[in-house]
Amino acid sequence: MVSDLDDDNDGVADLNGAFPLDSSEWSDDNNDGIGDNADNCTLVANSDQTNIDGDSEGNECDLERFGKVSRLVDYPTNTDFPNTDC
Ligand SMILES: [Ca+2]
Ligand SMILES: [Ca+2]
Ligand SMILES: [Ca+2]
Ligand SMILES: [Ca+2]
Repeated sequence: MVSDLDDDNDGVADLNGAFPLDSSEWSDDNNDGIGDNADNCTLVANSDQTNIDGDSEGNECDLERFGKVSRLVDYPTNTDFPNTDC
């Protein structure tokens, strides 16, 4: 009966896990269908997982980072970045 409560044996009960049949995933904070462990941007829902620059973070998360980095790096197109956020 114990196995019935945790079909994938990841230590998270089926009722509590977002992925009861995937032992590598149990949570999906942004509810985009991609588990937190595989999600390249857990802060923003990005079900397509688009990642143009090929780093570890998806575009949705990169956009926020670019806004901050642009102030430290001398981008030639710096004036194109909005400076209203902080
Ligand atoms: Ca489980
Ligand atoms: Ca699971
Ligand atoms: Ca997700
Ligand atoms: Ca990226």
